[in-house]
Amino acid sequence: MSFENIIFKIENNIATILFNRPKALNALNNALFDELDSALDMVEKNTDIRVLILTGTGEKAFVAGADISELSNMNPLQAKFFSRKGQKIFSKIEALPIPAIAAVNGFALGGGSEAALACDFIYASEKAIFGLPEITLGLIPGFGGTQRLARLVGNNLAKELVFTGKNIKADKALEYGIINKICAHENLMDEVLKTANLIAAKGRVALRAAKEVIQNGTAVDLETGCRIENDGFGIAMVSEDAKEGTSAFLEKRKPVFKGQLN
Ligand code: CO8
Repeated sequence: MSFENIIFKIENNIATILFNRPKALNALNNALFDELDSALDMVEKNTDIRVLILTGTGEKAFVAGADISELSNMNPLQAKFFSRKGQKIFSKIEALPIPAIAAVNGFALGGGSEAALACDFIYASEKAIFGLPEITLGLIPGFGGTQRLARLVGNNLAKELVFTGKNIKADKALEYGIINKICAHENLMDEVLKTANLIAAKGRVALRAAKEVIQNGTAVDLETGCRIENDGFGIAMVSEDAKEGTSAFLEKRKPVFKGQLN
């Protein structure tokens, strides 16, 4: 399948999706969402892919939000469906069986911040700007941003950012715990790839279990979370990757993980 609004590539077991509408600062419209949805299905089905990276083309933006010109022509019902479409697609990123990293290379506003928040973690360029400015348009975030931000930084800080709609620079995003790392702009992809390669060398079954356990376990009380961890541990333990990992340690060699689901 050929894409116009995103670029999709796979190299060394790492898939990269680039938002690719640079003239509109990679704003999210229906056509882009349809392509992103298809690309995510391809990522999910391809068991050779160990990590997904999301980033933007051009020098200025990761994603500057939902496409305001398309949005302004929608009737309320179309806008509600568009919001649900974005929510479902971002939930698909969150539910991928592999880690997803956002490489935020510039503006990540509105839907852009919401896309990054749906990833497992975020590395950002020193030029990155985050924000949920929807309130300034008379709107509220509609792609899961109110929910994911509040869960990440707490209700009060999320409310301040959503109520004011103010933009924050990468250093504030780091201070608030929204991003894991600030990188020199020109080194962003190298830094992200370094971490992606470290992850890609690990066992697929264990990665999936770790991701699911952290996501599902932190949504419930600690005791239930520990039980979820216990189930995830059991699944990892019966995998071929676990046999390979433990044997490789004892044989003093590097493991070669195949990610077989048995
Ligand atoms: N949608 C459409 N076009 C955009 C968007 C956008 N979100 N952002 C930028 N563009 C376009 C501009 O219109 C401009 O196009 P043109 O050259 O044809 O005039 C081009 O990109 C370059 O932008 P600027 O000239 O404005 O570039 P600047 O460097 O001066 O400013 C900014 C960059 C600060 C990022 C500025 O463009 C801006 O404020 N953009 C809008 C940011 C915003 O408000 N984002 C939130 C959008 S709403 C949203 O995301 C809601 C999500 C939930 C929706 C739920 C569905 C109903």
